[in-house]
Amino acid sequence: TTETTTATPATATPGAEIPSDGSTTHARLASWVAEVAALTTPDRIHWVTGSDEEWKALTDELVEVGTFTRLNEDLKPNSFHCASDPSDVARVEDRTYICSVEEKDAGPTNNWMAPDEMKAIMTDLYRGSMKGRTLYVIPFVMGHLNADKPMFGVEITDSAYVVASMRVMARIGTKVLKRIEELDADFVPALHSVGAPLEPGQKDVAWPCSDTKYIVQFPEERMIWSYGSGYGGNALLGKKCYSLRIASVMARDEGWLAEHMLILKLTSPEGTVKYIAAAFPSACGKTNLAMLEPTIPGWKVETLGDDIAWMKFGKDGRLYAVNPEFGLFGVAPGTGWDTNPNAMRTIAKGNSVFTNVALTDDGDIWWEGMTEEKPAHLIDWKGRDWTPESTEPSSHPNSRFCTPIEQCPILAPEYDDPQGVPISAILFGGRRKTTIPLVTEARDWVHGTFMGATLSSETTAAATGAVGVVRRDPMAMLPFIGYNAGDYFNHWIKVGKDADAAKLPKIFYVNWFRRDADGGFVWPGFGENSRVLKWVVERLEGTAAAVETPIGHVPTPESLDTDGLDMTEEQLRIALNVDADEWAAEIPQIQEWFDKFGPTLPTTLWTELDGLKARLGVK
Ligand code: SAT
Ligand code: MN
Repeated sequence: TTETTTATPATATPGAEIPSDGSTTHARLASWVAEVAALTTPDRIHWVTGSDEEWKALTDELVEVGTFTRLNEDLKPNSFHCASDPSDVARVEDRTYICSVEEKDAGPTNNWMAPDEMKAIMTDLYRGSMKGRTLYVIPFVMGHLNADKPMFGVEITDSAYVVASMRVMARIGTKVLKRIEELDADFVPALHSVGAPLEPGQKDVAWPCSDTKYIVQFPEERMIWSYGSGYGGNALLGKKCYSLRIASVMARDEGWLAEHMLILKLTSPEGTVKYIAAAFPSACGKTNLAMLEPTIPGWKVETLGDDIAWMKFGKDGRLYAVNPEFGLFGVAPGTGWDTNPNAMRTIAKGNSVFTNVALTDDGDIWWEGMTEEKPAHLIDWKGRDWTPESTEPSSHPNSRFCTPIEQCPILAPEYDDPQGVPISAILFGGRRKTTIPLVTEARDWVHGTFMGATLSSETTAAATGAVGVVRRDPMAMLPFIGYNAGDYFNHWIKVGKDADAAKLPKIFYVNWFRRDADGGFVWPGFGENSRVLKWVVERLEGTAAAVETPIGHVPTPESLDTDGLDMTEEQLRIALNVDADEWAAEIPQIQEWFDKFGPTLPTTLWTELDGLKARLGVK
């Protein structure tokens, strides 16, 4: 027998023996990639260019291994169906950590572990985790490449699904890498592995992932480590991890706001333009509102973003918002020609990835709520035959469409302006059966911050865990605040204090989901929400009436345009009602929520609560 000894090559760069089709002149990036490659031991390294040829090769390969099914070219050109592992379908908040140096900086709403301890655990998990796979290097920028200060990131991942999705969701590839190199810029390193190494000869599964999952932000280092999941918010690290958790920390340090908000442009029949940002928890109709088709004549909505807004003060003292993303990652079920025709038109143009929806017999996709009539036969998201008689829905409730925002037929041209748009109103909204009126205007910025800080919603399928339970979701940011939420409230108050009050956006609290005693929705929602937007604009212009109530300014029934609306007086009354008993029940819940924050809760918010109690006559 011949003995072969394999000595480790003595190279200066660890990982350099792994074949790579690219490189960089950026020293820190080069050494980080080499270091990760040495730890995770992939078979090869691919530097993502973002080209059409690369997209073709990647998607072909995903079809080949069974992760993607190519859809009918005539119905959904250049589009793919994908089914995840049934256990990997949503963000995993209980596995999500803010690993700040000090525990107090993660605050009472985040999971925390000491950075060194987390790094030790995860380094062990990453060791050899990319064996048999390709390590992809994805240079990306959140926001515009030509921003004054472009917000760069580089994601390393071993998932081709992630690369394909990142290409839709963010500006990526060679042009970004070139810019990082030219500027010798800082970037947020974002490391992702599905945690499913392949032994030689081992056949891959369609959706590799691990039972062990960690989604970790290191706020001081501006660094992200993610392991074990391939799902959107856990794996497309430019989205929630960077643009909200890490960016919120940057925003705190630099005096701006990184928020879970859509951005829309509203034009009145007279041609007055207002830009509105709105925060809702996941799966509360944010994408629908962003693309709303007004039912009231002459009003026009255009979209700038459906999920994230970065807001900075301009030289004129106004707050300007940009959408850092490049695509839409919308909840599929409930999206249809009646509820969101513009989303339907956006996906009809193709170039999209659909995850955990059903497949039709003619190679298209379907989900609950897409059409009134259910198809006679489908393959459901778990790969089983489905008919209208089936007892389970065909699509997972958190199934998603991932589609380029530039395909949206009502995209506002300002979307591409690196300076963003001046925001006139901020809406906070939740899903509440009771208590919260259709719309309430805050008295001022601090009161609006109080509304945001106490925002509550019934939980949805966008995160794992029980559905339908009321939880506080401050500014719809509960799972996304990258630091102590008490400090975050303080930051909101400080932003208001440092600004010219007259130029600050006005704040409103909305609830489309109130129900009557029989459990029916009292407000029709969807396109009819334009009536609420109209009232908001008229409040901004000082022309609409309101009643001053203990909780803020609520429309008089006459001030809300209900022309042609099929709604009873009683339904309208319930929609706008400020019910003393319901509020008396709400107060102890707010108190309990505030108590969680101890001394980090700004005293101004306690003062707001005291004022509310006094006005309600609650002890
Ligand atoms: O699930 S994601 O984080 O990708 C989207 C969302 O929940 O808003
Ligand atoms: Mn979201």
